[in-house]
Amino acid sequence: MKGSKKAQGDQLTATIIAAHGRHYLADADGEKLQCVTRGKKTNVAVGDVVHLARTSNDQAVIETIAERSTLLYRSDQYKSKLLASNISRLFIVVATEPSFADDLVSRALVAAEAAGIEAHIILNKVDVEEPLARARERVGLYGALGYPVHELSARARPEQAVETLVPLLAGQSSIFIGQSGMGKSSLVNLLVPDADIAVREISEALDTGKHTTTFTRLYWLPGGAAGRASIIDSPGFQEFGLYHLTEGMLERAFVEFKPYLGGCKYYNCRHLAEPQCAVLAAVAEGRIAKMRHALYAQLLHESSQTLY
Ligand SMILES: Nc1nc2c(ncn2[C@@H]2O[C@H](COP(=O)(O)OP(=O)(O)OP(=O)(O)O)[C@@H](O)[C@H]2O)c(=O)[nH]1
Ligand SMILES: [Mg+2]
Ligand SMILES: [Zn+2]
Repeated sequence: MKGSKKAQGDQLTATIIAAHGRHYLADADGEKLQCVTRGKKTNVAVGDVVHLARTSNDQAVIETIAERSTLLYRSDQYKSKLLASNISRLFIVVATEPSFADDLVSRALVAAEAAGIEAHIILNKVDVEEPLARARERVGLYGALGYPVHELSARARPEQAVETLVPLLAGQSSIFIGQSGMGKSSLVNLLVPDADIAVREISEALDTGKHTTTFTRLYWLPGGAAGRASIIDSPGFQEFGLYHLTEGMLERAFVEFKPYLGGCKYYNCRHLAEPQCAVLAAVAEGRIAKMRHALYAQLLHESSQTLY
């Protein structure tokens, strides 16, 4: 029989630090264990605090998941996909190039609002001059909504990037999300000196051999007085379905609607085509961006399409 006998049956508390399909990596006070769930459950997310039953020296079964403070997820018509749990701060990483999609930025912001997670925007690659003015103008929309925007260059000004990010990450559980190629992993590599090695090890083991991130991974940040901080790197996405959000959640997830909610003629106004709608009036007067209201209408449509 392999594995030490005394290790078997051990009860452990750990944090899930990586997820790849139904395989998970957990960290119990620095000890790494490969984990699986019981049966076919896939309800575990990176960031989860779990109780494990050890099955061998470096393997365990996930028994229970501790109550989550937040849960970030995406969903399509058929199912939802957990992105990460227990996050307090979310950074949407966009770049001067490749160009980013406003639709995805707003969807990520809506997901953050719905989950009760503070959202920030990072405009990376500001060293690329030609598309910079336009990119700045575009992220300006989110700045005007009240979301902090941070301009960085992981490549040309790495020290300044670290200086900006360290205080923002201190004492927080954070995640970088965004489209592929925006520089999420480059930023993580600046913050976590051995991140690159860890990623390469896993990629080699899984034989992906690609630059692009294929799994979600949590890194502990060098400690501070404020407690244990972490940053999660995640794979780039091209879609961000929010089919799981209800109508009530949606109208509240658009922060600029807030001053107008309750001002509509009908108490159950959906802000789509109703007469004397305060939200539509604000759109017509240019106080709410048309693009954001159009996305709201699209998300309302999606939320009525769920099949689960
Ligand atoms: N010019 C410039 N290039 C950068 C900067 N930051 C990252 N890059 C480059 O952009 C490319 C993509 O960077 P990654 O960090 O892999 O991007 P990512 O967001 O992790 O991408 P996915 O893992 O596919 O989601 C790499 O070739 C980086 O070297 C920057 O500030 N300026
Ligand atoms: Mg990456
Ligand atoms: Zn209305």
